[in-house]
Amino acid sequence: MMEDVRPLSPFLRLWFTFFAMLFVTSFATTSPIAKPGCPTRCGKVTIPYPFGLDSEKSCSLSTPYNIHCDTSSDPPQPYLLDGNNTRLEIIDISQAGQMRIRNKLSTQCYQPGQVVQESVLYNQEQVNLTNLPLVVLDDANKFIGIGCTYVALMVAESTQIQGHVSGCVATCDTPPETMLKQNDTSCMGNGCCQSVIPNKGLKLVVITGGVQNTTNNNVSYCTAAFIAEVDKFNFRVADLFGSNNAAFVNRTTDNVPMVLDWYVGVNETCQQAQQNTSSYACKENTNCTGVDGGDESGYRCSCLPGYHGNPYLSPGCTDIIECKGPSKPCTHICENTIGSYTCSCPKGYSGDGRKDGGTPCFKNKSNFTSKLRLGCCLETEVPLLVYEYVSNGTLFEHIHKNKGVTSWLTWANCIKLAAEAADALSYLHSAASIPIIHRDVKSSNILLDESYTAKISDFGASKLIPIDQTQVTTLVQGTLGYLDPEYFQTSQLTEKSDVYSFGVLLVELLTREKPLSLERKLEDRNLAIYYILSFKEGRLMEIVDPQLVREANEEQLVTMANLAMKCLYVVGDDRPTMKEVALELQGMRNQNRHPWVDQSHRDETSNLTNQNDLYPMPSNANYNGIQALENSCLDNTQCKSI
Ligand SMILES: *[C@@H]1O[C@H](CO)[C@@H](O)[C@H](O)[C@H]1NC(C)=O
Ligand SMILES: *[C@@H]1O[C@H](CO)[C@@H](O)[C@H](O)[C@H]1NC(C)=O
Ligand SMILES: *[C@@H]1O[C@H](CO)[C@@H](O)[C@H](O)[C@H]1NC(C)=O
Ligand SMILES: *[C@@H]1O[C@H](CO)[C@@H](O)[C@H](O)[C@H]1NC(C)=O
Ligand SMILES: *[C@@H]1O[C@H](CO)[C@@H](O)[C@H](O)[C@H]1NC(C)=O
Ligand SMILES: *[C@@H]1O[C@H](CO)[C@@H](O)[C@H](O)[C@H]1NC(C)=O
Ligand SMILES: *[C@@H]1O[C@H](CO)[C@@H](O)[C@H](O)[C@H]1NC(C)=O
Ligand SMILES: *[C@@H]1O[C@H](CO)[C@@H](O)[C@H](O)[C@H]1NC(C)=O
Ligand SMILES: *[C@@H]1O[C@H](CO)[C@@H](O)[C@H](O)[C@H]1NC(C)=O
Ligand SMILES: *[C@@H]1O[C@H](CO)[C@@H](O)[C@H](O)[C@H]1NC(C)=O
Ligand SMILES: CC(=O)N[C@H]1CO[C@H](CO)[C@@H](O)[C@@H]1O
Ligand SMILES: CC(=O)N[C@H]1CO[C@H](CO)[C@@H](O)[C@@H]1O
Repeated sequence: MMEDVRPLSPFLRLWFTFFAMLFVTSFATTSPIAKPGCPTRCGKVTIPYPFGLDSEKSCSLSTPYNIHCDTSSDPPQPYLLDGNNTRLEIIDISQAGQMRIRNKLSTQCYQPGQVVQESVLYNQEQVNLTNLPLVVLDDANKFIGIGCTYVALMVAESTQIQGHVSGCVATCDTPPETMLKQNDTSCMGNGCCQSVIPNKGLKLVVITGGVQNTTNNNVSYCTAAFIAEVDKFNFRVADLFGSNNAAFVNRTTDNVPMVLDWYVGVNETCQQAQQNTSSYACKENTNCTGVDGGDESGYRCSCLPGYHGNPYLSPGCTDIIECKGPSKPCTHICENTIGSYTCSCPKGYSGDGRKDGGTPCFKNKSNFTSKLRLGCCLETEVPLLVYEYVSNGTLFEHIHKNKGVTSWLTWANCIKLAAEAADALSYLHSAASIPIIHRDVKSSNILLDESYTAKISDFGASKLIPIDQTQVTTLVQGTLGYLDPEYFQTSQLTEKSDVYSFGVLLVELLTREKPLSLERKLEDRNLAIYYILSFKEGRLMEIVDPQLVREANEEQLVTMANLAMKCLYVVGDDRPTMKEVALELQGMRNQNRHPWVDQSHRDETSNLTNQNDLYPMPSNANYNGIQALENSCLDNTQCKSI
């Protein structure tokens, strides 16, 4: 086998600058979460450094950041041990500095007729964050009480606030039946009450509550007190009179977390911490912010705007390549800068091209731009694409150099090259957000690299087609012999003009004749016309190159000949799209690879097994010249250009 069949998208063989950039995008944005070599998660929970799972390998910043992983539960459950050695089960940890933990409810149920002693506080629950780099976040939480004539209490103890008590009162103004009917879910005092967390940076909270009065209820009812993330708890009256308190408790602990703040640098401000570079936790490109821990202060690190990554891990935050990100901040040209990016519009367009409230690119009212005449035509509004130095010359040379000699341009190689070129053109037409018409498709613009892979070159004549226009009137340009007659007559440029030229290229491959030859008789000088006439008169086999007649099976030859005919239809609308052409050629190519196709004629000089997918840019290339349309990338570390 000359070629191995690989399950690669044909696009991987494309060689356009901006495609290479799109390709790079998919793996450009990963940033580390944990220390290298350390586990990143326990069960469903991601553990970002400075926290770490495996204490023995010093995966965390220091002991208080060690997280235990209970692998006996399914899924494994991460937890911290609080000051009283009780578990704080972790729901998630954000790199921004919050940690959600599973709630702790103080709850008690009363049976009908039960005598309740006033002033008895039932079921104390506490969260003791002493010795942990955590505080209860005040504005992200609320304190909630549920009950009838119930006082929910939160005792916040600390050195600064000695036994500060806060809480709320929930009453039941109407009998249970009425309350159930009214179904008041508001938590405004009727069966449910709430209050704010009174202090910043609490390290120790005790949650409890008591019933003040024995109402003569003949139903059982329950009370509860807990600290809940704002807007997460939905009160249901049925919770009050529920005979199924366990279900309520489970629902609440499963869905309503408590939010804590975490920080580094115990009792250190940013300024103090920065004095000691070896212990300062914020790495490169970060911002330090103080955390008001009440009892204990600390600081946190965050990436500077335009940077991402884990600010606590060396080397620090890295520049966000916004242009390559999924959000695509620009409509047309995007250039990454350190810490930011800039958007711009192609020449001949105005606007700033920003998506976030900027002015989209719009075509200048005047759409007359100066045209330089260099021997060939070059328009100023043309996108400049950079392609690599390609070693093996042009397809034109290979077709016409040693005419009549058996060459490496076998039938299989002709199909391969045609398919590759068609793929590339099809991509140019359709895959970029703005269709691009090459305008000068010809064999001398198809370059071959050292593995004889086709690359389309010379975008000098290319034309951007604005999305709102499918046809553009332009100065007719192109190469005689390949020029679409419809375009020539009407000056209306469409993608189908490239299809016509590609048709001529196919004929060139089939016949090894030049598109325009003075050696042929007058009426046959234009190859396309010569071919169409021969085809119609059933003389196809007379004009196809003898080597190909020997190598190809007739069916494939006819398929190719028909495809060329379709591309050469006078009316552009009748021609297939470049995508259809590419698909047909790809189909032939795949067929040709199957072992049941006779390959005995394949030329041994072709060595097509080693195809790289992306080639590096030559190191002396001028990056400032790159202007890709969609994802311009000036990041020379990642950018693989062609
Ligand atoms: C909180 O935890 C600390 C450290 O273990 C302990 O010394 C302290 O007594 C605890 N406080 C309460 C009220 O349980
Ligand atoms: C927590 O531990 C302290 C002493 O370490 C003890 O006095 C207190 O009762 C404990 N609290 C709970 C709820 O276990
Ligand atoms: C009470 O109201 C809530 C929200 O309006 C609703 O989802 C729930 O089904 C109602 N419950 C009853 C028992 O009507
Ligand atoms: C206690 O309950 C009784 C009977 O429902 C009621 O009359 C009384 O006003 C209540 N006392 C307080 C302080 O709420
Ligand atoms: C419970 O109280 C309701 C009215 O509040 C009454 O209709 C019902 O008969 C009482 N049930 C018992 C068993 O006392
Ligand atoms: C509540 O959760 C516990 C622990 O997961 C479980 O054993 C119990 O069956 C649950 N109860 C209800 C009523 O869902
Ligand atoms: C700086 O921090 C390191 C590591 O925590 C510590 O060993 C060292 O003593 C500190 N230096 C000063 C001057 O505090
Ligand atoms: C750092 O963060 C603080 C607080 O969010 C902010 O005021 C400050 O501008 C930030 N500094 C930089 C350089 O971004
Ligand atoms: C932090 O500072 C406060 C106030 O100065 C002090 O009460 C507390 O013990 C300190 N904490 C630690 C861990 O040093
Ligand atoms: C094809 O290329 C491979 C790898 O470069 C080489 O080992 C092999 O000899 C070549 N085959 C021919 C026929 O040139
Ligand atoms: C005729 C006309 O208005 N031409 C202008 C088109 O835009 C370029 C640059 O945007 C100007 O330099 C021309 O004068
Ligand atoms: C015909 C031709 O130029 N062939 C060259 C293709 O590239 C390889 C590798 O660079 C050369 O060895 C061939 O001579």
